Amino acid sequence: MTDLRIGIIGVGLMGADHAERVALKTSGARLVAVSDPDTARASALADRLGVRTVNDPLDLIAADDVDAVILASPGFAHAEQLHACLEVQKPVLCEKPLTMDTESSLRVVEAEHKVGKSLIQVGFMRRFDPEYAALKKLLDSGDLGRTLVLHNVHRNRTVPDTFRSEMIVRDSLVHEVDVARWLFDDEIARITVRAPRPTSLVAEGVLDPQLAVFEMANGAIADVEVFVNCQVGYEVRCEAVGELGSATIGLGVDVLTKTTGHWGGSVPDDFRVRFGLAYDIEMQRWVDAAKCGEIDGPSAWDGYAAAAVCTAGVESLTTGLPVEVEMVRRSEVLG
Ligand code: ISE
Repeated sequence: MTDLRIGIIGVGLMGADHAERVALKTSGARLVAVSDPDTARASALADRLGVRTVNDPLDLIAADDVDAVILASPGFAHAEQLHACLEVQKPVLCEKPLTMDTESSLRVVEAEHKVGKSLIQVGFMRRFDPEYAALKKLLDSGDLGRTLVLHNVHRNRTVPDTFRSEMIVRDSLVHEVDVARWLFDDEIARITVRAPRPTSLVAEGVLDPQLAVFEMANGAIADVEVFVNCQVGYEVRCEAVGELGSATIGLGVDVLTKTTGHWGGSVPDDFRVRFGLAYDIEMQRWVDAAKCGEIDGPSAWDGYAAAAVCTAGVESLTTGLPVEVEMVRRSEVLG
C-alpha cells in the first residue's frame, strides 16, 4: 500500500514533535507539508525534514498531495480547520481540545455524522500509553470487581504565562476527563473544580493548582489534582480503587540509582518524554486506520463530551460549586 501523505498544521512543541515522528518513525506514512503562522519556525522545520511549507492552513488541507492532516494548532483554530477537513473528507488527528466550547464541538460531531464516515480522531494520548492500556485491561477484566474510585495526579513542571486558570481546565484537566470516561466507560454527570491557595510562582489571578471531582453517571467518583507549575517535572499518576483491590500506574519507577547518601530516579521534564511511546503508538495506529478509512482511538464524540465537561468545569471553578454537565444524548446525534 502507498504511503499516507500527511500535512501538519501548527508546529509548536507538539506539532514539531509529531512532524519528526511522522517523518522518522512511522511506517506507511510520509510528511509532505507543514503550516504555521510563525513562518520562520515552519521553514526551519520543513528544511530539516525536507518537506514544503504552506502559509494558509486551509490550502494545506485542500492540497492534492495531502491525504491526511494532523492539527496541532491552538484549540481556537480547530473548529474551522476540522470543518475544512470534513469538507474534503480527509482523515484528521486533532490534538485536544476538539474545539473551545460545547456548541462548536457538537457542530463538528454533527458535520462528521453528515459526511457518514469517522474521519476525526482526538489526540487523547493517555489511551495509548502501555501503563494506562494495562490498567484499562485490568479494570475491564473484572479482577478488581467494579471500579469505585479513581485518584489522579497531573503535574507539569511549568507552563507558559499565557496559561490562565480556564486553560488549566480545558488543556490539562481535559486529559483526566477523557481518562475517567474511558476507564469507567461512562459519562461524567457532574463536576466540581476547587482552587486551593495558589502557588506564589504564577501570575496574580491564576488558579494553580486545582482539585476536581467528577461524578460519573453510574455513581462512581474520580478526583484529580492538576498542578501545572509544580516546578519539579512532569508527573501523571492514576490509582483505580475497585471492590476487590486497587491498581496504580505512573509511579515512574524506571531505573533506581544509588549514590553516596542518595537513592532515586529521574522525573521526566515534560509530556513529550513521559508519553513519547504513547504518541508513537497513537500515530502508527492512526496512520494504519486512516489507510483503511477508519479511526482507532478517541472519536469526535469523545472530544465533544470532554468539551462539555470542561465547560461545566470552568463554571464550577468560578463558584466552587458542583455543575451538571449538559450534553445531548449520543443517540440523538449519531442515531
Ligand atoms: C499540554 O497541552 C498537554 O497536552 C499535556 O499533556 C498536559 O500535561 C499539559 O498540561 C498541557 O499543557
